[in-house]
Amino acid sequence: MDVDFKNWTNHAKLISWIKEMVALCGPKEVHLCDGSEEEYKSMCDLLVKEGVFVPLAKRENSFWCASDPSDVARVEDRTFICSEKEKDAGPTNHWEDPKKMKEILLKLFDGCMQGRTMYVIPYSMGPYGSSLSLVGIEITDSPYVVANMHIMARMGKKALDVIQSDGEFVPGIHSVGCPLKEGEKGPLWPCNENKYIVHFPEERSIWSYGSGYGGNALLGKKCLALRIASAKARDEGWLAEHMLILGITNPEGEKKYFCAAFPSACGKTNLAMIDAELPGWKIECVGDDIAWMKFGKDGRLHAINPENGFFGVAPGTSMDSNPNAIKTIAKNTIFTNVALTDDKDVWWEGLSEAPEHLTTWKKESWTKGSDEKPAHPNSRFTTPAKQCPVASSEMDNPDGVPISGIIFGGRRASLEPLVYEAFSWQHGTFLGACLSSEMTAAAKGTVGKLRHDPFAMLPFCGYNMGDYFGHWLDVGAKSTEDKLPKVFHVNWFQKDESGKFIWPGFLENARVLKWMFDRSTGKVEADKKSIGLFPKKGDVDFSGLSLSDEVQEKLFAIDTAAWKKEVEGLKEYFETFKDSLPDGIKAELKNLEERIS
Ligand code: GTP
Ligand code: SPV
Ligand code: MN
Repeated sequence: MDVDFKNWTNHAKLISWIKEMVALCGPKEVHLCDGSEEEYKSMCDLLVKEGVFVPLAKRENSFWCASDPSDVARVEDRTFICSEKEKDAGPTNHWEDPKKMKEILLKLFDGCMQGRTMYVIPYSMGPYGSSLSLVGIEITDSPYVVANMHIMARMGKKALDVIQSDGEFVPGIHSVGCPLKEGEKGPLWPCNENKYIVHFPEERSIWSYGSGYGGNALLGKKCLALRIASAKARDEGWLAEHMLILGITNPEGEKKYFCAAFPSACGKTNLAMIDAELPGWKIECVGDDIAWMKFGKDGRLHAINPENGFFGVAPGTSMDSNPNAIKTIAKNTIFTNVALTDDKDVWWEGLSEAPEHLTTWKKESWTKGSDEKPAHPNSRFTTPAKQCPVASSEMDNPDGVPISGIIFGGRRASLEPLVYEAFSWQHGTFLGACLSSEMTAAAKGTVGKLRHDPFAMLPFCGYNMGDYFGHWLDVGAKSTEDKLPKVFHVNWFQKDESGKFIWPGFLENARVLKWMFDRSTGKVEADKKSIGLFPKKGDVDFSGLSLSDEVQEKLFAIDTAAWKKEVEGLKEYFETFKDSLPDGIKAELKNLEERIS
């Protein structure tokens, strides 16, 4: 097949890669994307015509769609890091020899796009032309992916301008793995039960097969901006992290930026756009999922959000829990796997009182009182970041924003207190390494099961996690404690004996942010305790929350016996990293053990 690249690019390497992929995948036609509004519209029109998208009556330019019931989340057991050496993938990643994996992939991709259109998507992760940004090219046979990429990344001709005739780009090939015979229509949500999400960190390329959903298919997000970018960041001395970025301004007009790493479906989007109920304070959202950080000339870490949209968890999102998200999704939004109301609007658990009748994400009729959940727990909205009422004007700043604090947190029913601060960068790195969290519906697996999820990067680190700990320590060694961000640990998810959350969370988390802000300006002192620096009584303001004395105490309690058990578990876990575990982490573990004994 002849593809006309004339008005699109003259990048020799890019052209030859596309030609190679056309020959391999055998599509019916090729569409070189330009990123225009018209293209987005034509993609949505096509999906409506096919019956994949249902236009929503009350939200301008917005659509409902549902995936195949087998294709609803990231597939971690089918995700591979194919470094040359197995050791470079480390004990937390699935590894396969790159040559062997290429053989498997070449067989799978052979003719996989037959009867389908191949779309070529140029996109920039990060503001165009920023030294922090990276261009990717995604080839896909899914118009749903094209529509989502229009929202999630800065997409189109401008990304090609950045790489001109010979610049660097990350190639990513994606197929739903569902070729069509002549005249065959195929399923509305094509996918394949055989899935492969594969990364070649040295070659910096991505091959994704068999899934059309989320991070499996929108390759700019987890595949490029975390797995490939983390490997690149290791080589180049910067950080690619699973973190939100937010700005806080106090009543005196001082402004600080914070990043926070929580595992998937543990509250990043909610915190990123929190509607502060603190008089005189202002919070702005720079990003809700990913942060890339490099040192500026000032010796401080500066962060950009490489994305341009939010792919946010729908269930639990409401005017009470996250009003800014609700306002963001009023228009230009794609909803996947939520429930559809009879008057063509969307609904999910926690949004409002359930309507009498709905169509579930499985396209089944649902009546109020039924046991089944009408929206999938990992149902999501894809929405433009700039529509957020508290979107920061710094979102497009090519230099990023200076970071004053980094927050780690997970879902822990017990053990981890509401908030504490690390003693140093090294201790903060240790806190990141120690992160554990109960699993959520964002990935296929057992929901609720506690697992180690260091830095909330377990599914996203493109190299050996032990080396990653070392990289964090090395980054810290490039600056000084006064310039490095302070590091904090939070837990919004402590439960009582009956399984109820003891901390109200959501908008009330702003009270904890305020304390971290005051720590970063030096306004308040902290109490040195065995596991970290704790707020002095009253410095996290609980007024108006009607928390019992018992709950207030529990929020900050250190259960020494439980911590001793935790340390034993960590010892065992860290041993799996063998000689990749850096001395700094070993030292911090020993220090913790001594402090709690
Ligand atoms: P990913 O997009 O998967 O990376 O998730 P995320 O970290 O952005 O999580 P998100 O903010 O979307 O929240 C996930 C779930 O946690 C939603 O169901 C929220 O309602 C719930 N949640 C968020 N913040 C809080 C909180 O402070 N307390 C409690 N109890 N639940 C929360
Ligand atoms: C996550 O799971 O952390 C997400 C959703 O942000 S996905 O894009 O599917 O990875
Ligand atoms: Mn995420």
